[in-house]
Amino acid sequence: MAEFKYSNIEKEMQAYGFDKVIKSHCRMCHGGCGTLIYIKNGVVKKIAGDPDCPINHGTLCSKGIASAQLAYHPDRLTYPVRRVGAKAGGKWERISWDEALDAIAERILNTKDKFGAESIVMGYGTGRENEAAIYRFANLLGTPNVLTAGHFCYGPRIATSIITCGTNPVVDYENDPKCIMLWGNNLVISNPDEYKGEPFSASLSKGAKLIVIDPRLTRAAARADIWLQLRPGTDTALAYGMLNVIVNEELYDKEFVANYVHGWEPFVRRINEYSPEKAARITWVPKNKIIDAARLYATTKPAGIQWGVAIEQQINCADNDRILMAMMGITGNLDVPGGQMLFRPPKINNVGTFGAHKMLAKEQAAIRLGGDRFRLAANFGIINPKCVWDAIIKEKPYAVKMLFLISTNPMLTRANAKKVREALEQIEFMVVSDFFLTPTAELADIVLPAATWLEMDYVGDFWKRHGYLLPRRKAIEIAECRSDHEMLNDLAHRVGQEEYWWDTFEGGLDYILEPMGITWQDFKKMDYIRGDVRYQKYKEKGFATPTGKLEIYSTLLEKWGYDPLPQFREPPESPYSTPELYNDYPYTLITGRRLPGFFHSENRQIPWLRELHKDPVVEIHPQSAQKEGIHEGDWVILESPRGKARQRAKFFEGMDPRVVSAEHAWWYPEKKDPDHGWDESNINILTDNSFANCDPAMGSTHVRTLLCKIYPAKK
Ligand SMILES: Nc1nc2c(c(=O)[nH]1)N[C@H]1C(S)=C(S)[C@@H](COP(=O)(O)OP(=O)(O)OC[C@H]3O[C@@H](n4cnc5c(=O)[nH]c(N)nc54)[C@H](O)[C@@H]3O)O[C@H]1N2
Ligand SMILES: Nc1nc2c(c(=O)[nH]1)N[C@H]1C(S)=C(S)[C@@H](COP(=O)(O)OP(=O)(O)OC[C@H]3O[C@@H](n4cnc5c(=O)[nH]c(N)nc54)[C@H](O)[C@@H]3O)O[C@H]1N2
Ligand code: SF4
Ligand SMILES: [Mo]
Repeated sequence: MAEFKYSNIEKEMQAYGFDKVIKSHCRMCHGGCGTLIYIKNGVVKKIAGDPDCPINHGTLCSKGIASAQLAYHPDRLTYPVRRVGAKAGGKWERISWDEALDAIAERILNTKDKFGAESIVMGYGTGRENEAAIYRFANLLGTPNVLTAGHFCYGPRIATSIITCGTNPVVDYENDPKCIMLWGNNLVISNPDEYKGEPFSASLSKGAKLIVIDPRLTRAAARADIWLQLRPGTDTALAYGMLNVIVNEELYDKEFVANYVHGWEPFVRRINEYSPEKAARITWVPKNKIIDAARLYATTKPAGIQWGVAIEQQINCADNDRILMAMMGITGNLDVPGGQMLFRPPKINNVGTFGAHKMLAKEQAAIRLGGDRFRLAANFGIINPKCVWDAIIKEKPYAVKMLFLISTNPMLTRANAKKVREALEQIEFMVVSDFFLTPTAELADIVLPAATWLEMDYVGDFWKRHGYLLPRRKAIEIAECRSDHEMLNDLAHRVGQEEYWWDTFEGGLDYILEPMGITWQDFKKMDYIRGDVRYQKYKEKGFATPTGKLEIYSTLLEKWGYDPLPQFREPPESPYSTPELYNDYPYTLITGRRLPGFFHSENRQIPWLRELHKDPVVEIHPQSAQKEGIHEGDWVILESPRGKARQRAKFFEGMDPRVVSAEHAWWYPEKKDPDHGWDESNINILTDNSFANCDPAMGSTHVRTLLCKIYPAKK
C-alpha cells in the first residue's frame, strides 16, 4: 500500500491562488489516469496528471484535461425529466428525484408482475465502472438480460481468456518487454481497458522491438520494425501463417508445450493447413513479412501481444482472441516478467461478487436472450443486442417491455442503427441515465441526470486486470446530478432489495473493500492498492481451466458444440465471400478508429474537444478518390445494403486502396431538434447485425469488415 503524498503542489497553489487540490482518478474513457483537480472558490479551475500515479506517471490526454467543460456544460441535464407527448417530441417536464424514482420503481414492479423480470432489460455502455451496481440490481430483480457492448468489445477477451488460461493476459510493461506485437490496437490514442499509451511508449523508448498488425499506417505502425498491413478481418489466417513458421522452425517453448498445453497435436495439424503462402494470399500481407514477424516475435524475449478491439468486431472474434493466447503461451511468454501477466486483483469484493451473480436464479439465467444461440457469450452474462431488439419488436422468444439504459447511446453505437431506432420507438417504457439528452435519451420516458467522475466517490479500476485500485474522490457537486451507483442504491430500496443495499452508497464502497480489512475512509487516504504480483503461477497450480492447462483446444467450446480449435472464417461480406455484392459495393469498410478527443458518441459538445476535430472523416486512398471523383475535404456518401451516412473525405496513402476507414458514433448536439442529426453521419446505419454474420459463439457484430460504396454527396 502506497502512502498518500502530493508532488510539487504547494508551489502551484501559491502561484495561481488555488484553494485546494484534490487527488482523484479520471474516467473520461475507460479511466485509469491519476489526476490533480485544482479548485478555487468551489469551482474546478484546472485538471492535471498526477506524477505519482503508477498508471499514467503525470500524463493526461485531451479528454481528461477538458473534463471540467463536461461537468459545467450549459446543455447538461441537471435534474430528472419526464417526457410530455410523443416520443422524440422534445418536450420534457422537470420532476423531482423522488417522483422519478417512485415512477420507475412502480413501473418495474408492475412489469415484473405482469411479464416476468426478464421483460425488463438493463443496459450500460463501456467501462463506466457502474457495471457492478447495475448487475447487482438486475440480478436481485431476477432479470438475466443486461445489454452491454460486451458481445463485440472486451467481453470476448475476458470470456475466451477465462476458458483458455483462467484470466486475461496483460502486457507487463513494468518489466520492460523486449518485443511488443501491437495487434488491432492503437493504444496511444485509445488508452483502452487496463492499458494506457504511456508505458507502451516508454517501452519503445527503452528499445523494445515493435511489430504492428493493422490495415492502416498508424503512428505506431510508422515506428514499427515490421508493419503487417493485413486485409481487415483476416487476423486468424495471419496468426496461423505465423504459427506455421514458429512451429516448423521449432521456435516455440518445448518445455511449456509439453507440460502446460492441452490439444497440441490437433492444433499443429490445423497450423499445417496454413502455409505462409496461403496466409499471404488470404491476408494480402507478403509472405516474407509474415515469416520475419513470426521469427522476430518468437525469438525476442520477453514479448507481449498488445491486442485491441479490432480483432473482436469480426465473425472470427473469439477465435482471434484464442489464437493470440495460443501464441503467447507456446512462445513461453505467459505469466513471465516483461511478458504477458496474469495479474491478480487485491482481495476485494470485485465486480463478480458485488454484482451478485450468484443471486440470479438458474431458471432465470437459462432464459437469457440469445443464450441458446451464443453459448460462450451467455455463459458470461453477455447478450447480442439484436436479441433485445427482436424481443421488443417481435416479442420473441418473449416480450421485452421496459429498457433501463444507464450510460449508453445505442442508436449511435450498435450495429444496424435503423433497427435499433425501431426498437427504441416501440419499447413501452424506457428510462435513460445520461449527462445530456442524446438521440437515445430523446426517446425515453424518464431521463435521469448522471454525475461525472468529478462528482463522485468511488473505488476506481476495480474491474480491471492490472491489479491496481485507486480512489476516485468527489471534488464538486453539480445541481441534482447523481452517480449511477447512488441512484441504483436508492431505487433498490423502492423495489424490495433494501436488505442487500446500504443506507448511503458509502456502505457499498466499504463492502468492496471489506476483504482487505479497510473502509472507504481508510482507502481515501491512500494513493492506491495493488494485488500481489507473482509470476508463473501455473507451475504451482496449473491454469484455472477444466484441464488445468492452457486450453488451445477448448474443452468448453467443444462441450457447447463449437470447433474447439481457432478457425478462420472469411468475413461475411468480402470480395471473396460475396463477389456479387462486391460488384456493387467495391470497398472494404473499417469503422470506428478512435479519435483522441471523443469517446464514441461523447464530447461532440465539448468546445476544446470538438475544436480538435470538427466533422466526421472517412479516410480514402487518393487513387480510389480519383476513381470515384472525390476531392479532399468533400462531403461523401458511404452506402451499404442497409443504408447511408455522410462524412468528409480525407486522403490517406497509408491504407490499401481497396479499403476505406470511417468514424463512428457521430451526432450533432448543436442541432437542437430532438433527432440531433442522429442519422446523417452515423456509420452504424451501414453495419450489419444479422445473426448469421455474427461470431457464432460470442455474437459479435462485424462492424470492421463490411462492404460499401463511396461517392460524392450532392452539393
Ligand atoms: N461502427 C462501430 N460501432 C461501434 C464501435 C466501432 O468501432 N465501430 N465500437 C464499439 C465499442 S468498442 C463500444 S465499447 C461501444 C460503446 O458504446 P456506448 O458505451 O453506448 O457509447 P457512448 O457513446 O460512449 O455512450 C455512453 C453514453 O453514456 C453517457 N455517460 C458517460 N458516462 C456516464 C456515466 O458515468 N453515467 C451515465 N449515466 N451516463 C454516462 C454519455 O454521455 C453517452 O451518451 O460502441 C461500439 N460501437
Ligand atoms: N479517445 C478514445 N479512446 C477510446 C475510445 C474512444 O471512442 N475514443 N473507445 C474505447 C473503447 S470502448 C475501446 S473498445 C478501445 C478500442 O481501442 P483500440 O483497440 O485501440 O481500437 P481502434 O482504435 O478502434 O482500432 C485499433 C486499430 O485496429 C485497426 N483495424 C481495423 N480493422 C482491423 C482488422 O481487421 N484487423 C486488425 N488487426 N486491425 C484492424 C484500425 O486501423 C486501428 O488502427 O478504445 C477505447 N478508448
Ligand atoms: S486516457 Fe482516459 S483516464 Fe487518462 S486522461 Fe485520458 S480520458 Fe482520462
Ligand atoms: Mo469498446
